[in-house]
Amino acid sequence: HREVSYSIHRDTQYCFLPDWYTLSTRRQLYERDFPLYKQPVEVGCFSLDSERKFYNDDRQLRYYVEPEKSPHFKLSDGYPERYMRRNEGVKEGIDHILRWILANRSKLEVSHAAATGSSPACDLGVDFITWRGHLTKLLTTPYETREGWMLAVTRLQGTLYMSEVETETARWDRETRSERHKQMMYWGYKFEQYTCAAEPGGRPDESGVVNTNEAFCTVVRTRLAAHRLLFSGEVDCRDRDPQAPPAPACYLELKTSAEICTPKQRSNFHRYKLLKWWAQSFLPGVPRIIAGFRDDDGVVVSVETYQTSKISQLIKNEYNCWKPTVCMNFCSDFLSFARSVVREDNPRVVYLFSWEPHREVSYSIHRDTQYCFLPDWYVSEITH
Ligand code: 0WD
Ligand code: CA
Repeated sequence: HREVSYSIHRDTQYCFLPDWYTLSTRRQLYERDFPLYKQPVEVGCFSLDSERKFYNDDRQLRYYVEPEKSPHFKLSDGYPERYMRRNEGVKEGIDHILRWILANRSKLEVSHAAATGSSPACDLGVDFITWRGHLTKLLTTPYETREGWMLAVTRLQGTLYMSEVETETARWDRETRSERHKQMMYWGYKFEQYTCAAEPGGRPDESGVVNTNEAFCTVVRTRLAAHRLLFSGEVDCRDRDPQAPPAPACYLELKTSAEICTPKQRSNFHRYKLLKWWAQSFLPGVPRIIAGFRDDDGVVVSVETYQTSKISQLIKNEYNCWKPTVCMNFCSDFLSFARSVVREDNPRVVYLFSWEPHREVSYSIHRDTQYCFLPDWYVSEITH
């Protein structure tokens, strides 16, 4: 004879998620039907300049210039004298995405309201906001044996914001990188310079400076099972043909990799590298990956194109290989797990999810600590 009502209880005996409430990463648990993954739609983009300054436009978008089949690009050329490296000690969290959201808020709220018929006020119409790279790490977790991760999650106005926290191991690795490793990191960016032009009809300028502060990022909206996602990812370049399909279908991912000489190397390439390449490009709907295969001296000996949608076929002959469905189901279950854990809607509370290989995903709760990552300028603007 009554209606259903509710009351809110904080830190009381009603709390029912115990400390041991964790999420397993065992592959077999995720071998079910492929979950719904809606075609990602680009809702905007932004650019970061050589000083890491934000622009709400595509000024950093570059155009792919197809190289010869065996181009002999010298990837060490310009190293280190024409190299400006981003300061990785500066932790930007998801600030650039938040800047994009504030600049495009009316567009987002309106498109959501039109789709649902709901009132546009204060509702971005998404459940998760994060970097694409963080989702890539979730997708590959059931197969990862080396590197763990930490993800900070905060709930604000019903939306969960996720931002990575560098693990102690990752920081150690970053601060003790060998000279060889630093040079090899340059190779990937140099390959981009050899294959990209600043204008659709332009030529690559291999005499210029490689500056890793510069970035063009797409912002896409999609849905994984019940989770509405908004994420941003860095895009290397687009097809220079103006007739190419609209974004993200015109985008290309550029990669470099060691040339493959033995069956063992081919198998490792399929098992480990193609998993990461597939996960990263599948998420935002980037259809093609251009791979430059280089020798030990950093000379590109061949260039191959991989269709993202065909990668899972390519690896099927590998014994006990990775499966896209396991990646996507694990990600979907992690997002459900996060939604059930992250209950308190408060920008000063961080739920820190941690995972180490051969362990389960666990979490801890932090109030007013250095883990807080939603800046005041964002919280005050979005909540008023
Ligand atoms: O500070 C951090 N912990 C992170 C910062 C973690 C992840 C991303 N970022 C920033 C990057 O600086 C970049 O601006 O986010 C942006 C890219 O986001 P994303 O697309 O979600 O990241 P991801 O998919 O991991 O990487 C895409 C590309 C990389 O290409 P390759 O082919 O190597 O996967 O973004 C670049 C890189 O070119 N990138 C970075 N560039 C400079 N510093 C970094 C980085 N830390 N991480 C990725
Ligand atoms: Ca790349």
